[in-house]
Amino acid sequence: MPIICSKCRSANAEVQIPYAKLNLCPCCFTDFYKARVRRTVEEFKMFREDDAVGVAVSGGKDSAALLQVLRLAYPSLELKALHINLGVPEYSTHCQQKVEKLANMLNVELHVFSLPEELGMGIGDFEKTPFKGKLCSACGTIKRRIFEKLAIKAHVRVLATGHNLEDVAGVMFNNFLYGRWEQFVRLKPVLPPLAKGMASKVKPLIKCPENENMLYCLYNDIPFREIDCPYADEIGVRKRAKILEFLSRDNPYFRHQLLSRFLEIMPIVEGITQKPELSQCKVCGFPSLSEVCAFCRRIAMVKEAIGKI
Ligand code: Q46
Ligand code: ZN
Repeated sequence: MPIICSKCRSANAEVQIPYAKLNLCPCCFTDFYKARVRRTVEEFKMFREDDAVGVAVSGGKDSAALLQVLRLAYPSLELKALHINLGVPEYSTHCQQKVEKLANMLNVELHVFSLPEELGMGIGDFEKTPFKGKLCSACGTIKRRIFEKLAIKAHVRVLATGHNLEDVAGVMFNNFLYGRWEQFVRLKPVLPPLAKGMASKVKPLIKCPENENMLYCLYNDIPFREIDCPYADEIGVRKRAKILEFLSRDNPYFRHQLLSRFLEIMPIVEGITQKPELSQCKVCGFPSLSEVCAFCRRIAMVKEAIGKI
């Protein structure tokens, strides 16, 4: 016997939402997903209906779903897609093609920064530096700064990223365990601009589980990448996912509860965490913890390794 959708009571249900005790048909699931993103944006006052918002799109399902749902939920937003070509053979071309297709489909302006074209390097070149074997860590720093630059270039006030529920709850959990409070605070749903002229950062998918982002893409014909980055740090990702999976086994609401509790204690943690003193990087001029920022130091490291300095 097919299960009937709990919302419309007419179509067959295809998606089970255990933590909300709902069985939904594809159409009602799309409405449910869109409504949750709207609620999240409003709850944390992420942006106004007519704001200029840039979405950091990697080609993956999370950011692809985010760009599409924002277009749908906020038709008067000045929406831009921001993409970084990391210069990973095959993978980066594939990702850029998916992003171009999506931006075209949604009629959204696309800004691309190409690492090979603009910096004469690819993320893989970190293999020749002390970051060998931990490319994702270097890649994270590089992407963060380039997205900040792209947001300035695209004249957006807000930079939205596709961090999903598992990403945020998982990393918060880790930082909580190890008492890394500064990093814990950086996972807030809204981060104010680091300096005048820079964008604030928001995470509208913070309450969306990964599998729902995937289903949203599939039901709405949203193009996203079909291959994985060859440098993905699988061990770390899997370990974190496993702990959360284990703890969610008997309580499907666990990840949402964990996130809610973390957000409740966030103001207290913020209060006891010293705000880092930022100065200006003497190379790029961006806010930095040291004389030369982490981004510029890493780029210099690669250029030295590949003989471009
Ligand atoms: S692109 Fe960069 Fe990811 Fe590749 S090197 Fe790691 S962080 S896995 S999303
Ligand atoms: Zn710098």
